[in-house]
Parts: sequence; C-alpha cells; structure tokens
Amino acid sequence: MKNCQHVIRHANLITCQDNGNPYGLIEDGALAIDQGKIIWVGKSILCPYQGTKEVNAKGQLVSPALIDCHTHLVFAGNRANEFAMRLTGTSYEEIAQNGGGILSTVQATREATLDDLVSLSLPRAMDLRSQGVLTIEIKSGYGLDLETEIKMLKAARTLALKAQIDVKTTLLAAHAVPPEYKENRSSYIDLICQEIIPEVSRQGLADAVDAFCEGIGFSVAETRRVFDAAARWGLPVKLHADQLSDLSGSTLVAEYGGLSADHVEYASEKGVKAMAKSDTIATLLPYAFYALQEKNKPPVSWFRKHGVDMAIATDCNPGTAPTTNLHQCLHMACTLFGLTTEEAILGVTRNAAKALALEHKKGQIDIGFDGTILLWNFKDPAELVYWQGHHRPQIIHTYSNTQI
Ligand code: DI6
Ligand code: FE
Repeated sequence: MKNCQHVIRHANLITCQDNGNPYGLIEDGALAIDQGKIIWVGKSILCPYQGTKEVNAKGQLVSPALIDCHTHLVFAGNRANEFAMRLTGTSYEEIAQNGGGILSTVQATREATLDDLVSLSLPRAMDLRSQGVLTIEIKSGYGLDLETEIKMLKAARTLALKAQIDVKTTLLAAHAVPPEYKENRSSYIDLICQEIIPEVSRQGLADAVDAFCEGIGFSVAETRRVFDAAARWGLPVKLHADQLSDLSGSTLVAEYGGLSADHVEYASEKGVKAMAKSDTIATLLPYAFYALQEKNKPPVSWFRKHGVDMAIATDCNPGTAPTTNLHQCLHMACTLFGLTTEEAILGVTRNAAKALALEHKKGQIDIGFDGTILLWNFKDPAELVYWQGHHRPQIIHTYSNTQI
C-alpha cells in the first residue's frame, strides 16, 4: 500500500469524464488525493493507496466541486422595485431606457467602497459555496469607469480569500454606456480599449473580457473593437450573445475563438456551427430566461447536433437573475430547455470548467485535477438536479485557492 493524504472509498463516483458511462460513473469507486490534487481514481477494490484521512462514502454520491461560470455577484444596491414594475407591465428594456436597470446598480456600486462591496457580496458567494460551488466566475460591469471596474475586480478577488473559493474574474466594462458618455458612445469604447483593458491587464485583475452585444447594449462593430483590444492584451473573450435578439453575437465570439457564448436564446444555426468550429461553450442561463419571461429558448437541439458543449450558470445579478441557487438553475435547464440530468450536471462541472479555461484542472475527477471533492448524502446523480433546497454536500479536502 502506498501512502497519501486522503482516500475516499465506496463512492457512487461521478467523475464527469468522458469514459463511456453516464456522468463518467464508477460504481463502488475510490480516489486518492495528495497535495490538493487527485493522484488515483478507479474501483475501490483496486485502490493501491492508504490515506492519512480515510473517508468511507458508504455508497453515496461523490462528485467534483461545482462551478458557476457566469455571475455578476459583486454589486451594491437593490432592484426589488423594478421587479414590482415589471409585474405591472413595464419591460426590462423600458426600465433600462429610463435610467433604471443596469445604470441604477452602477450608481450604487460607484458609491460603495471596496469593503462595502466585499461585505455585500460575501453572503452571495457563501450561499453558492454551501451548495458545493467552489469555483465562481465574477464579472465587473457595474462600474463603467476605470476606478469602479477595478474596485469590483478587486472585490471579486478578495471574495476568493474570504469565502474560500476559487474566483475567475471577467472584465465587463462593455456592459452598458455610462450616463456621462450617453451622447458619445464611441469615446466610451475608446476608454475601454485604451485605458480600462490595458490597466486591468497590467494589474492582472481579469482572466477574460466580456461584452453585452445587444440592441440595449453594444453593436457588433463596438464589440469587435473591445475584442480586438482584449486580443492585444492577451485576454480571452466571452460574450453575452443573442440574448434578446439575433445580432449574430455567437458567430462573432466564435470568430475570436471565445471561451463561451452566453444566453444564446436567439442564436442562429450559422452561429452554432461557428461555435462548434471554434470549440466555444454555450452557457445557458435559465434563471434569466425565466425571470424575463422570454419566449425563445436556446437552440439545444442544434448544440447537440453540431457538438457544442453546454454549460449552465446562475447569471446571479440584481436585474434579471436575483438568485444564488445553482441547483435550481440545473432543474430549470431540464424543465425549461429540455436538457437531460446528465447534460445539466456536465454543465456545472466539465463544461463550466471549459468556459473558464480550467478544463485541465477542474470539473472532473481525474488524475492531476483539483482535489476538492463533494460527498452528498444521496446516491443518484439525478438528485442533484431534481431536489431543491437542503442538500448540502460535505466538502472533502482543504481549500487550495492557489491553482488559478
Ligand atoms: N445580461 C444580463 O442578464 C445581465 N447583464 C447582461 O448583460 C443583467 C444585468 C442587470 O440587469 O443588472
Ligand atoms: Fe450576465
């Protein structure tokens, strides 16, 4: 017997590997972890390791830690009033055009200090963590000026330490045109390309660049300028694409070899084919779809037909997705969009990792992958999707926060 730090035995092990079994399942599986990494995985009976800590899963489900690959969870302020307005017939676009929506959160976020932002956002991160979500992507985009965008990204990085999670940060300066540039959109794009992206990149505060390519956001031409600047600074891109209309955002982000096209309710088949070619993930955000009472569903059958992998995320934000419940989003991806439970689970593990360029580190139980593992108190993987509330995993292995 060889020695290592942790061994988990007798698990209903969903590895999320592509090993020919649903969920990459290994029945009566075991894994060995040393120095934060998985060093062995297979059938319990074959395990050659003895752990300093031994865990007997007693046939219960063991999974990789979950990943929420699209959130806006750092923000200040509250938009419950807009929810009430929408219920009486005012549309999301109308609210945005009248200075509400994203811009009301921008005002509150600009007024908040870095410490305020951290303490307001920490409960949201902790809530995700308690569900087994140990990697979270967090976007800026409620600052829309250099100082506040940086403050948001720093708040996101601070949350990683405070909540003991891994955080990937995304610069979303192209989320909305700030009021001071209302009459001069193109100067705002200049600011993003010539000051915000370079400074954020110099400070190493962003892992990717995103934009909101939409009628109420930025045009394809404007988005291109942002993507070109991101490329000059060596940052990968992702895009809020084809959420409310088909502006061919999916095609655009694929052209830039983007990590993911997100929302994609209105993506065309041409866009889906382009995504397949560039290996761009389709990130589905069913809570925003539901909250906006959208009618157009993302073209799941085209994603399947052309081999585009799907991720699922909360989109946690104060406007269109006031939620920190990733399990509910899994449920909705199945009931609203027709995903299978296996597709849903891969959407918050293997495919979510890929949407964050973490496909060699997270989202699967395999040799060399991150050794943070979840032990659930049930056996059937479908339970992760099916039941809402009260399922809280035991997190096995210590937090590392160093790999990304
Ligand atoms: N799409 C969304 O769903 C969020 N941003 C975006 O570009 C909404 C953000 C908000 O309403 O505050
Ligand atoms: Fe979003």
